[in-house]
Amino acid sequence: MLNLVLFGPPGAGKGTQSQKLIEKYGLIHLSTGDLLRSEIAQGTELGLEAKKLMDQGLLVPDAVVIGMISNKLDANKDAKGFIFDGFPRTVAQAEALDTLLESKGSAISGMVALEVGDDELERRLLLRGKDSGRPDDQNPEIIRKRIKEYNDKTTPVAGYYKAQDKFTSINGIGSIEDIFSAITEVTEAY
Ligand code: B4P
Repeated sequence: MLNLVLFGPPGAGKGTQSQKLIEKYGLIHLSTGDLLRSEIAQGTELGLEAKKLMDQGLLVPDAVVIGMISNKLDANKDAKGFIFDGFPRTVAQAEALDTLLESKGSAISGMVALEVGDDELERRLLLRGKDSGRPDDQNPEIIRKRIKEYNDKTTPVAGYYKAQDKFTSINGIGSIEDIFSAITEVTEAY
């Protein structure tokens, strides 16, 4: 079973590469950003609360996203494996994910981190914001806040997987195809 954590700052290419990985390996894509945006689109209570935080570039509480992932794991018991995209974003989320997978006799195969500098992240997100309609992609100040949240709360997650010898970092700048090849070189070795 391949359980991959795709890691990196906002705009690093996690969603983009996830789409290619699910096509290649037939894995289930679990993007907490997409799950939250779906709650917002449906106007649920959870979505309304999440929107307030997301629009400010802040993380949603751990319990909310862990609950969503837990439900999705339960709903996909026969999956060949999962790509976790945008999750875990805190060490508490990483610990909860290990516990959830362990209870199902499974584990994370590895984390692949996409490295991209802040200026390029801002450029990509503002470009996406022109078409996507995502409020968090349209304002440079909010984008910088998201990058700061990432640096403060999410970068320690890399250390969590390094300590388990499950961490690989790759250059996230270049063509989408070249980056995909670099990721699959890593995943083929799992
Ligand atoms: P996400 O939806 O995860 O947002 P993201 O990090 O911006 O997306 P991603 O990184 O996948 O975008 P991609 O690089 O593919 O989260 C949004 C918000 O939800 C968070 O700020 C937070 O509030 C909340 N949230 C989500 N998960 C949470 C959690 N676990 N805990 C707490 N809160 C959570 O794409 C970016 C752009 O770059 C695209 O336009 C793409 O076309 C372009 N691009 C990709 N690869 C490229 C390349 N090689 N060259 C040039 N451009 C490229």
